[in-house]
Amino acid sequence: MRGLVIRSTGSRYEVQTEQGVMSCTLPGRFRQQVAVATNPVVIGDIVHIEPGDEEGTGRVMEITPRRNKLSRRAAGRRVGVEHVIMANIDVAWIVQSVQKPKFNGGLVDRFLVMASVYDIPAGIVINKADLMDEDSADAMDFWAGLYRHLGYPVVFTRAMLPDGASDLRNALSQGMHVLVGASGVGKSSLVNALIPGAEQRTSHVSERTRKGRHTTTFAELIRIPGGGWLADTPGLREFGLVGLEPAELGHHFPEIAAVLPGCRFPNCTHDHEPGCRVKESVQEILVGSDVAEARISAERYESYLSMLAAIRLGDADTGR
Ligand SMILES: Nc1nc2c(ncn2[C@@H]2O[C@H](COP(=O)(O)OP(=O)(O)OP(=O)(O)O)[C@@H](O)[C@H]2O)c(=O)[nH]1
Ligand SMILES: [Mg+2]
Ligand SMILES: [Zn+2]
Repeated sequence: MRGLVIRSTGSRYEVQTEQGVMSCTLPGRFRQQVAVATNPVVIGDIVHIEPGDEEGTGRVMEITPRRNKLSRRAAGRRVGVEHVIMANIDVAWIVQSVQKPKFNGGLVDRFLVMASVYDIPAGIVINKADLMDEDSADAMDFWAGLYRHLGYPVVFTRAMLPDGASDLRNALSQGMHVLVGASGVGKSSLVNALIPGAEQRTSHVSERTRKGRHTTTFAELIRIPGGGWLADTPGLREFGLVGLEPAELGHHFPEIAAVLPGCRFPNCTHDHEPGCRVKESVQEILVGSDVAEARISAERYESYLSMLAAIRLGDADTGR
């Protein structure tokens, strides 16, 4: 029987099948992969299961190859070990808030690069739109225009207001989605606003440190009424850009990727090299100016440089 893993507690997996949700175990042979990943089966995985002895139970027999996966390095000492959060993602929504915490374009850019590295389509949610004042309204117009121009969907939400998440709901009408972003931006509040009765079910989405060695994340996929699937995640502060070479970074910024073939050196890192087409294309976009005329915004180029510096330092945890 085929099913979708919708919840993982570390030892058991809940699998949505045509015959309902089955509580499944994982045979020991899958555990051997633990050296490379802390968790062999994650939400979003499509698995084949065999019915167990008791009704409503089963055993995972096979994991279908993943289209993509969202992961970060496991916390703690097991440096280099991957912690996979979710597989087969249609859109990872990077949630930011207008205020509390203040919108952080640099963080958005880091998440966008991460999504690109992992081959995950990304969108941007700007939550707490109810906290917008005149100044922040101009700033939000600017950011929304910038990211839309780059091809990313941008939606505004007010998680605490009736119907304040309807634009996001429309964007989630099919497929598998995940909310990522810093702590406190309102990811769980959005899940509650989108999915009636989700409150209790999302409350156990938490990070727990086991014996101080590594952090385990229990996540679940929740069905959106009449639509797709959505996962909440705890606030992410770090994620792996392990193995990304300095000269590769530009390929994950669409507007840099578009002009870099014009650089004199094929391995140009676009910061110090002569004949750099990227540097020539950087121009400041002032709030209120026509974004469509801009080539590469100063803000995005700054994000690029700060990530480049982190990669050069060998510091893969660029999410700070
Ligand atoms: N004014 C306002 N407050 C909001 C909105 N959405 C969430 N909040 C508040 O922001 C705080 C954080 O919300 P959460 O939903 O817990 O944030 P989170 O992103 O899930 O945080 P972590 O689970 O720590 O990653 C809560 O006090 C919410 O009430 C909003 O749209 N407007
Ligand atoms: Mg939360
Ligand atoms: Zn260059």
